[in-house]
Amino acid sequence: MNDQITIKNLEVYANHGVFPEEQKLGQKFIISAILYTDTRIAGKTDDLEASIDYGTICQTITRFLKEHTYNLLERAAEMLAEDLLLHTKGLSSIQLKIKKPWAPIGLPLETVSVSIERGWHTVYLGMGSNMGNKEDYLLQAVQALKETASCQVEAVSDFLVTKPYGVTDQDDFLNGCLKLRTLLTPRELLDRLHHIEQEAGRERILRWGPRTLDLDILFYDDLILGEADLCIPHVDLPNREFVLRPLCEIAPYLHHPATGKTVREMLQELSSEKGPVF
Ligand code: PH2
Ligand code: MG
Ligand code: MG
Repeated sequence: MNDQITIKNLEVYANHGVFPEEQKLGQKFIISAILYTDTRIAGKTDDLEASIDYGTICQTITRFLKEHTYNLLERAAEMLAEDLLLHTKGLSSIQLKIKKPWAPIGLPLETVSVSIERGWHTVYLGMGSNMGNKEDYLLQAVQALKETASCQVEAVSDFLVTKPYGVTDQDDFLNGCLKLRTLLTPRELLDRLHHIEQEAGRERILRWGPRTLDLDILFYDDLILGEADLCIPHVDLPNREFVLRPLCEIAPYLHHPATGKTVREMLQELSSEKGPVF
């Protein structure tokens, strides 16, 4: 969203810093923020409830910076941005700058500052299980993601029984897809997914072998990423009916960022021999 509400140079006296005297005596911090939100409805209705109250945001910033003590400006900015994104309805992302005009380094500078931009991302995950109580494992994954503060589960597909793809002499799978909003980076999300897989007793013995729980990042916004251990979008997505079918239920018109094809089109191409997709 491109609409912005901007706060410029809010002054807060607080106690962040690496030096003991900074934490003890405190000093002045100057905060500027650009809040990205959709102001259209507020613009049409003149209703504050439909927007973000910048007065409340200034209060929150002030209280947050006074209630905490961090060594680094980076940490103060990171934690403040996260707090605002988690607790402000309609805030999709934020640019935040914290300046220290009195940084006690013994040299004459005007200010030092840290600027960051943080926001919500839209992610689609694939889920699969072909050992034990498959449905319980998938539900356990959904629950674990719901309990992750920086993740919000927005939609879950039906689960469907699928024949094993790749290594075929193993039990049938139960597969599903899920839509998530997250503040995590792709790598942080991957770590979180690995942790949830491990909690479900996942053992990595054989590639493509039987597993209690497999969680894969399918899409992360429009990101295209090719790293040794993490490719986004999922590389084999267009060939996997067990992913495309549940995904088509929750996001039929989502575009693959590289090919431009929708999920529905990819599924149609895959099952063209088997007749049309409804
Ligand atoms: N996952 C694989 C390999 N093969 N086949 C089905 N039906 N479902 C899966 O989730 C699956 C698979 C590797 O992740
Ligand atoms: Mg997989
Ligand atoms: Mg996997």
